[in-house]
Amino acid sequence: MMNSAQVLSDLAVGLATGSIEVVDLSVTLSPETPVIQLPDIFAQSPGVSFEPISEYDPAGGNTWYWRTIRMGEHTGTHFDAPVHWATGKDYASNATDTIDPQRLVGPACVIDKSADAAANTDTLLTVDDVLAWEAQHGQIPKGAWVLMRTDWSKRTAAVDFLNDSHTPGPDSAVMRFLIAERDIQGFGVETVGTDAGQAAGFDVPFPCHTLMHGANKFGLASLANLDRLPATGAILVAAPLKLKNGSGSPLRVVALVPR
Ligand code: 23J
Ligand code: MN
Repeated sequence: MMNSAQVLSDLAVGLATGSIEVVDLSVTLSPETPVIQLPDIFAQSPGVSFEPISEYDPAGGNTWYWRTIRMGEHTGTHFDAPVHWATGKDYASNATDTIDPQRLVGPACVIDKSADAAANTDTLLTVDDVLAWEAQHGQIPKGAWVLMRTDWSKRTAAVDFLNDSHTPGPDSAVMRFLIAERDIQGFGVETVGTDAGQAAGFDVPFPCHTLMHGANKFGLASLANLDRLPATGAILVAAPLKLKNGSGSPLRVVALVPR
């Protein structure tokens, strides 16, 4: 029988000694952070802006520096809540302020599609990819975060990162499979949104948004450093800002990784 207090005290030792490493999976938010560009008929999300509230002015008795921030809820490394999509809008506790925090921490399964993405920028994650991964690493556990590694976060120039909406993502069958057959917690990607760049034209438009949120599950976009994670064995922590009725929020995603 697991002794939970012992598990946490072992965790504390692991963190202190570095045998458990905390890996940052987030990008820096700045006015240069690329933002998704939707077809012209839709409203666009603003990029990041910072406005000073005050600067250090010790002579004036002001020894602090702080800023006002402005950005869309879906900017940089960010969380997609079920309420973001029409298919998820009627679930209880479906927004960033009401999601059960127990659901924000869980095991990560990292599926490496970086070679395919390098060969074809529109490459899709399929059920066959998941089954091949499982043959090697075991079945994806219920409640897992499934992360699609593409090394897309290495595209540091905005034009290459957005790539005129030719970016990888999941197909609709793999979303159905991960929901119905594996009951995952959520799906994470390195690209600007959880769906492929061409997903508006798929058989189910935007399958990750439509199906994942339709199943009350989560998304994570613009993750980085997925190449520093093992295929299994890491624990993901993804806690969005507690925005009232938030459709999502920028966040710091970290992974606990055994070394
Ligand atoms: C709105 C419409 C389409 C998409 C998105 C948002 C996102 O990717 C997002 O950040 O949730 S594809
Ligand atoms: Mn989003």
